[in-house]
Amino acid sequence: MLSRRGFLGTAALVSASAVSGRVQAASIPEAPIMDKVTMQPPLHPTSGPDYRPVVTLNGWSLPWRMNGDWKEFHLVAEPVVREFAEGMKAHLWGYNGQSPGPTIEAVEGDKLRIFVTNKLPEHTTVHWHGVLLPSGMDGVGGLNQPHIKPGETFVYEFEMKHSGTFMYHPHSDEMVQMAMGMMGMIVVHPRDPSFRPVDRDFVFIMSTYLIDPGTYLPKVNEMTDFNMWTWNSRVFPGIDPLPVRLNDKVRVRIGNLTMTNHPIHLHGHKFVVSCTDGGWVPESAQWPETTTDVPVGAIRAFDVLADNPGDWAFHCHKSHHTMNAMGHDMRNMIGVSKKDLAKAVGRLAPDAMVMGSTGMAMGEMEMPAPDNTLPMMTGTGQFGPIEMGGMFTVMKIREGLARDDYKDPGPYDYPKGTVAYKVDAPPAEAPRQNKPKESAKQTEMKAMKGMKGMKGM
Ligand SMILES: [Cu+2]
Repeated sequence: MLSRRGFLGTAALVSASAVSGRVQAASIPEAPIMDKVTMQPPLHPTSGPDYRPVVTLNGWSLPWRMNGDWKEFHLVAEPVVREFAEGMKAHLWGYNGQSPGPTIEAVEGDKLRIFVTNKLPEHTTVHWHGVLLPSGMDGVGGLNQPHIKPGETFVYEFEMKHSGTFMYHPHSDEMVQMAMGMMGMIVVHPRDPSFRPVDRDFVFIMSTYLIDPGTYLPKVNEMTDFNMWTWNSRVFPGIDPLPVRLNDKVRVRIGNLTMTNHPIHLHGHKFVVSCTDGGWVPESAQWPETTTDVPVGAIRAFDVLADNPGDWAFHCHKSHHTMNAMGHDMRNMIGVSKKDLAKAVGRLAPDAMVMGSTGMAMGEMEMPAPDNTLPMMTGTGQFGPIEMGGMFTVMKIREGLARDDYKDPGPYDYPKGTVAYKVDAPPAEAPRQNKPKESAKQTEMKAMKGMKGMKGM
């Protein structure tokens, strides 16, 4: 009987990988690189069973090649520069030119061979979150395999036993590497194309960073107090909109590798959670929602019938997560007389600006900021400033979009008489059932008295 080594040595005409499931260095596929931060067109399959490919917000799907009956991908872990939105770039770690890495798409039953080359300054591994595979392919450094040293290439080989939505990320100096942006999504399409088909299928992963204004590197030891709440390492208004044709069945698959949960909310529709990283949710176990909480280290995919045309906000419902960099120590100044306070502050800091006495909406106000940071809230709609940042974008539902048209269709053309409007009303205070015990002026005076007790006043 031939040993495998002897067999490979003699069977020169047969592809080694097709025979044994093992590969040699010469046969490593090219590693494609992405230099754009906008959503790339869907990658339609050129071999194997047909499926409707996904699109990744501000991202792309990794091309592969067939080698015998193996689908071969090549991930390169490397330092990257990622633009969060115009005006801010971050120095992160990612895969194939971007953070997060490209989406890996496959079909249930596919045999995957994924090459991972490490171009980082320290060792790494890749763990395939949610994929049912042999223990030695699970990617926990030290437990399932040796860590991949800088300059080395490892190969992972496994069959995609079930369809669904999964993620990949390092299990090697994990805190640092995930805080630096190393992650990506995996979508495995059902082999049966009639299983819960949709017309549009969007994917993104959530990550968070603490990057001090004017600097470029995330602080990797931060546990809670982040200032960049991102979808695919982008913040509003840098996040792609979701263009959808009216009456499309739409799936949105969301991964969470941040340090907290995110209640994701879509306006104007109801949806059902159809898939988690554990697999498909049976229809009998689904219920209608407009917000779904995506826990840490988990995936939620929801299915929605886009039957309501318009521009629909789509965002995390934690209001701090729809903000960009801001000072968390700011006091609530609502109701405080700006004039008196400015006088007091002016004595101490002549250049200081007193703000926030009527709220903090600052849509049209441009504040001086250091290079390489973003305003706390920004983005403009057809009626004015949107006053959002972070985890916010818009689902744009329009009649008659072409099937694979994912271009931003621009602002919604509201039918006449369908927009909330101002009425002429007398400025006098409307009669109230219960008259307040004190006037607004009295409340303000009390607040001022409180201020005088504050340190340094
Ligand atoms: Cu959130």
